[in-house]
Amino acid sequence: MNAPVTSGAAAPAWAEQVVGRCRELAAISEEDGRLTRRFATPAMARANALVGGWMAAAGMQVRTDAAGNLVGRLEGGDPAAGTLLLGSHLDTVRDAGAFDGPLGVLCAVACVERLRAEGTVLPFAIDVLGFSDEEGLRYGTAYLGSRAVAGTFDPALLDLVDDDGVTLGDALRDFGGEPEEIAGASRRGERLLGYCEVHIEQGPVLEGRDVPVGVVSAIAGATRAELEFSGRAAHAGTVPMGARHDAACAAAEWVLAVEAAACAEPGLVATVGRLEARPGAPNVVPGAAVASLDARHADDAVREAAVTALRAEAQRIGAARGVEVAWREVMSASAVAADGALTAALSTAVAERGLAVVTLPSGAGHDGVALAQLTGVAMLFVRCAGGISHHPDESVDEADVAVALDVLHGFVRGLAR
Ligand code: HGY
Ligand code: MN
Ligand code: MN
Repeated sequence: MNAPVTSGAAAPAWAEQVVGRCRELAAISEEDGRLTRRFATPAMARANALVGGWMAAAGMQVRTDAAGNLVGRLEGGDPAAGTLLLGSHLDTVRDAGAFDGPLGVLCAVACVERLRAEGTVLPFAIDVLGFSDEEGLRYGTAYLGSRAVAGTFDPALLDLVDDDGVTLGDALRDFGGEPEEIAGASRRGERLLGYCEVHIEQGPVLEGRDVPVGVVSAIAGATRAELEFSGRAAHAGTVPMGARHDAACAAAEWVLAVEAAACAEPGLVATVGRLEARPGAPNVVPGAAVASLDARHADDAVREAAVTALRAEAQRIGAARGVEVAWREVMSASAVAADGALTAALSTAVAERGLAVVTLPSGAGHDGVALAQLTGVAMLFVRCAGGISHHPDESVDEADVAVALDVLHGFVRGLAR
């Protein structure tokens, strides 16, 4: 498994190594039988150790920063030339696929390995980042690691509590991070050439255009919120329907209103991914219900207007049913345009390989949303089968990964010209 690639090997050998490593990494999970790897968990520590070993074997200096991000560094020939940031995230959603996040980290590691194997010494340094939390599964709010690197981490987040009552600060401390020193993870003020991330597309466009890679033009903005519906628990057998304050029915009516609003607004997507009736007994009218909201659009004004309307609709539904509704905004991230110069350099690297340059927006969020506050951001999408993602069936073709590796290699060398 993962025999070291010989120097001078072409991209296919590197691609085989990257895909094999993604699958090896996918075996590191908090749960039996499926891949779930949340921020600052023992599974994340094991993942960092495995990837950190591959970084060290590639000749990089390896460390973990105060926010739990894994950082592999390859020094450049000229200390004044600054640093190029590459990478992606190592955390996952629940029951995840093997490539969302790790593909970008391991493509970046392979890029460094290939540069060293061919004897290329770049003027600038390369830092490969394995971000500690992009998905936000454990604490609800995304981009914890990349926000720390961007210098925009809000210390108030350290008081967030997970489903087991563990605060973010305690989880990070137990993980070996330094919550009190998290500001030290910031790269603000350094000379940075930018951030480039390779990521599966997680959508159908590249397959539809029959191209292996695409260049990202922008990343959609997103709002995440959590709603608590508070009605009145009651006996399921004795309380007449007209006398109930059923929190689950109020939540269910709102979920359908979310769907209707998104279907009515072009480009808007809105999802209630988490829905829970409490106390959760079959013979008890739910006195409480919890629902999440994830709303996205390329245009921030459209997204914000939709979220405002959905918040008002929840209150209207609640009032009509005698159910109180508490709304907590968990995260709001503005849409981000990719950096023009970096994206042009990435497009040139695609074109130089005789490939059509397809540019597309990203409906999915990425760490680049946070890093755009720090430096220019560019992304290369890789075709993934059926656009399937956030699902164990997520997959990529080695041939497409080989193309992505060649493009990344050309992009990085092109920055040194
Ligand atoms: O939710 C997203 O778009 C990303 O996968 N975190
Ligand atoms: Mn991702
Ligand atoms: Mn994801």
